[in-house]
Amino acid sequence: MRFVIEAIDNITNARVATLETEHGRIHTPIFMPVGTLANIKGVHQHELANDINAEIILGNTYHLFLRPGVTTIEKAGGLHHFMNWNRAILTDSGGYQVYSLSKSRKITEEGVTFKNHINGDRHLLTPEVAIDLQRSIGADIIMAFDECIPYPCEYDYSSRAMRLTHHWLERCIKKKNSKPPLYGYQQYLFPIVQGGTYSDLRAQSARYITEKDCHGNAIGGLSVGEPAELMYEMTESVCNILPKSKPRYLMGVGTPANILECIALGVDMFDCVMPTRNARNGMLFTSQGIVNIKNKKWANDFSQIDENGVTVIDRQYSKAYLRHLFVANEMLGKQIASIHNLGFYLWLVRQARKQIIQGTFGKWKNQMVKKVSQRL
Ligand code: PRF
Repeated sequence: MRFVIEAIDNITNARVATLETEHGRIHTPIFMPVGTLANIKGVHQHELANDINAEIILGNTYHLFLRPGVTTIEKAGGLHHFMNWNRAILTDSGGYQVYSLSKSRKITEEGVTFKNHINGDRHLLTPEVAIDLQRSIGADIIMAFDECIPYPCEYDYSSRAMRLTHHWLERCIKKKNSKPPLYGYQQYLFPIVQGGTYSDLRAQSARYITEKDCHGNAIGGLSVGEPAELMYEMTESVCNILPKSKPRYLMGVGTPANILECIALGVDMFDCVMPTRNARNGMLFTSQGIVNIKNKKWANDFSQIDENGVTVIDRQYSKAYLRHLFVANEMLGKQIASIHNLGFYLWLVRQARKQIIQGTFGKWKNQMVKKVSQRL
């Protein structure tokens, strides 16, 4: 996979690069909207491409395996065809979703046995199965099968989970190399650094994963309830070890401020349900700060959703109108808020790119972190 670095900030570790996939070029730093079940909740593919300008989205193996099942996706010719999205897709391997969604699960060296969260049927997910499922789904970037531990977690368990993740990685690589891709284009496997909140384990894991020489590397096990400072500390130590020449993906992060801080540490790719999930609850991220659109204070505020008008939709509707839709529980409210929030996240990472190229990122980042974190 071609990953070309175009600019590096001279104060922070932020960088600007492009990543080539068969389904288009991705400009990093990038945010990937989460499309768990072959859709971004409440957002049409047309809006996603044209208004939000997402270059890559995320799908979840666990969810697609349960519904509609990978046989259907294979019959459709892969997830791109099935959902009518011809830009890039990354799929998470399923492990993390099993841990967060399934009530009953058992982890062994072989894999994870779990009862699914829909009808309680039992399944066994192994590194080999996770790779096979992702081959059927056909994402451009696929993830290794890992164990993500909660926070807090004792040292011994963190160490064991990290070693298991490393063993599983070997099996993922072997399985991946055993068959050609199903749809005629390359799929790139990213391994995942684990190690909890222990610096020595993180360093050990980052070195192990670096040695595998995959096309890109991911950092997992963070943003699971630990203080933000600890997440930054772990991310920084891992970024200092992972090769500069390959993309770095921080999984499941985060708030606009988290993303800006981690871009400064050298992270290139992010995903999070926050912009869409919070949008459905009326929480808007804007260039001026955080808006709870259900608040009475917006009832007669006819200013646009975001003063900077970062996405087309921001200029089309007022805060008062959007508040009305939320208060009346109209579906369109959730849709507008989701498009706005994703548009804002994508705008934010595009701004970061610009600032890095101009050599003004550090100062801009500090100002922006304060701005986007305040509640309006
Ligand atoms: N592993 C995987 N997916 C993930 C995570 C992880 O650790 C996280 C942690 N924030 C989010 N998504 N496979």
